[in-house]
Amino acid sequence: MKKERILITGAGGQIGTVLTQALRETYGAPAVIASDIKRIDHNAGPFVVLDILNRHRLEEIIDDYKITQIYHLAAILSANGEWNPLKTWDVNLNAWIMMLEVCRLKGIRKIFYPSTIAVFGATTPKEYTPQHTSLEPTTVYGISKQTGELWANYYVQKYQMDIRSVRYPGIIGYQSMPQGGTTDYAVEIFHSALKDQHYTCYLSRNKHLPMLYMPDAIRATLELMEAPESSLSVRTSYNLAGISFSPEEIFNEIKKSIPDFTIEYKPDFRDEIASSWSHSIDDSCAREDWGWKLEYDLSKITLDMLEKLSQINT
Ligand code: NAD
Ligand code: AKB
Repeated sequence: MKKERILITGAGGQIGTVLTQALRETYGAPAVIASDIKRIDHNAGPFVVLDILNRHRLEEIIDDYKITQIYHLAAILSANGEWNPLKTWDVNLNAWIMMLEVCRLKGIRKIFYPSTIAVFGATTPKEYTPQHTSLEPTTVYGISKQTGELWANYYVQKYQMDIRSVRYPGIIGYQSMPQGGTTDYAVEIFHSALKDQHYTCYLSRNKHLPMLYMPDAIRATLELMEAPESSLSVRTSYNLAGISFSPEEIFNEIKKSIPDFTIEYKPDFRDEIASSWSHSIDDSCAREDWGWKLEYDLSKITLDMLEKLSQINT
């Protein structure tokens, strides 16, 4: 086991739930401190309540647990962010800058910072979006994450910190229900297919978005964090392509296993958010620098999601 003491913020969320477990398998359960603003059941290891806006509490936890690395997942996602833009800015950006500063002062160099395809906007090339491109996001979530990427890069260049980041596509997993995002439909659709054989989709049928299956997302995160520092050329955030599909395409894939499955489309404000994001991503920098390779395509994701959710529901 490696001798690190890791703090995860937002550990009760869709990614945090799975990442906490994966890190505990690598570093040992006592070495991985899960935290969230809401109390969560983390019987398998230490858990502390932490509102990431509370600097005093953050410093206390870092000192008490002798933290050496941080995975900073806590955030408000794209759809929820639009209901309260200033609070979203506070949680996603001001708390992140405070985290960077606390880490600098306490000598914690290594931090994981998740960014998102929401940093892309209307002026970004939609197909095969390059690593270095125009970023004019339209949501407060996207603006806060793009600015957060720049602050990460600033602390790397100015203070020689070792902050690593990926722009996750929409994450699909069976372990928990996502909430507050624009890509959540790609998880909800599986639950509805199994439960009601019907899904009402809030995106329009042809809205292509990049997505990534949870095991690939977790492996990408761990591989990036394990990569030699000297091999990393991108210190804002790495593009990760995942796979791109539309609601209609995933519906047709699920229908192969559940022939009675039906869908209707009732696009809401999230459809407009999705319209501003990329359809597909060029992740050649991640592949070249730290050997990133996708494992799950749409058919593998669909079969695995249906199998895992069926097991959970029986
Ligand atoms: P999530 O919304 O499921 O979880 C976020 C967690 O942060 C929640 O448990 C919430 O309670 C916590 N939180 C919110 N405000 C907090 C505060 N003030 N203090 C402490 N905790 C707080 O999000 P997720 O899907 O697990 O995403 C994790 C990270 O990955 C986020 O930074 C998100 O931007 C990024 N990301 C996620 C996706 C995705 O599809 N899930 C895609 C791209 C990027
Ligand atoms: C969202 O839809 O807000 C997230 C994301 C792609 O960042 N899933």
